[in-house]
Amino acid sequence: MLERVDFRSAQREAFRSDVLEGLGAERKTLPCRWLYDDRGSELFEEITALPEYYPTRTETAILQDKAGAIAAFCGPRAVLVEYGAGAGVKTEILLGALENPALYVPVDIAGDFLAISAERIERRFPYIEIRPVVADFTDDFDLPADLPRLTPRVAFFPGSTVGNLDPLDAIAFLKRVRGHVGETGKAVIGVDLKKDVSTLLRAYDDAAGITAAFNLNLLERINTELGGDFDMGGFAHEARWNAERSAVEMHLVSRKAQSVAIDHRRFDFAAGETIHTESSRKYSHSEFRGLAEAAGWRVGDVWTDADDLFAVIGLT
Ligand code: AVJ
Repeated sequence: MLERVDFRSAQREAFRSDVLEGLGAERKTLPCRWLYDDRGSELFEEITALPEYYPTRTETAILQDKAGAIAAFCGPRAVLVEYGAGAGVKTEILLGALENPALYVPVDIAGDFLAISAERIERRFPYIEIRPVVADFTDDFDLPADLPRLTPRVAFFPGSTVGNLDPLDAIAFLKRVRGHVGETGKAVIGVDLKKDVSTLLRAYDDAAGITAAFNLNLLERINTELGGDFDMGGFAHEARWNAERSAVEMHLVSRKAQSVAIDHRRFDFAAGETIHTESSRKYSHSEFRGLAEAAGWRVGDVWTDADDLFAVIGLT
């Protein structure tokens, strides 16, 4: 219990320093990890069901349709290590397809969330041993030393979350994963592919306004958790295509010149000035292959949908 209180207050302080630093910068920015408080996670769940947001349903269908091939790629008696334990349905599809999985190791920064999802997996797959690991997978960390060694380890990173990392961070992450699973290990990674810009922008600016609410929730969070005084009507959600970085960016655009107080500090906004809140990189097949190879992996297998919207990539 004390641990949990410590974790909460440490998170709060990390949020505060990220906000003060990000809004104090020349180009205002906030790390996208803070989008996911309880409300944000709920809104993200709603996003995944939107008609415009193709990634979740497409990736889920690929995992379902290609489950046999993906399981064969992973091999029998796999130790499945999942980075970010929030994938629910996708995890269940893969675990259900694997031949005699030895162990499931979900890694997540949120201990509560980890416990809940581990319980759900345990109910559905009572014969699979589960070893949750509380860690921030964007940081350097080790897996427990006593995991079984004689079976292949398979890293699972669905959701195109790899697209939220800058290329250099993505390479560092993929190298770390290589270290975790070893030379004989494998990885199964969900990657959102390049496509026409209008499809991409619609996916991040839906007609029902759920993505807008998801983005604006970050300002609500600053108001309630850090005592900010953001005027919620003073900012608008915007999705932008950054061609140079091949990324969809979410921004919060100031509708007017205004100033906002947070924690006795003042932040001035010009009309039209934005806070950049998320980048979601889109890769071509060859760009992602280059990234994987730079991290010491080879592309072993690629599974896609008929329209080549999304790829589930098997690395060896
Ligand atoms: C869960 C981070 C992969 O980038 O597509 C959805 C988050 N942001 N709509 C993505 C998100 C806006 C999503 N990821």
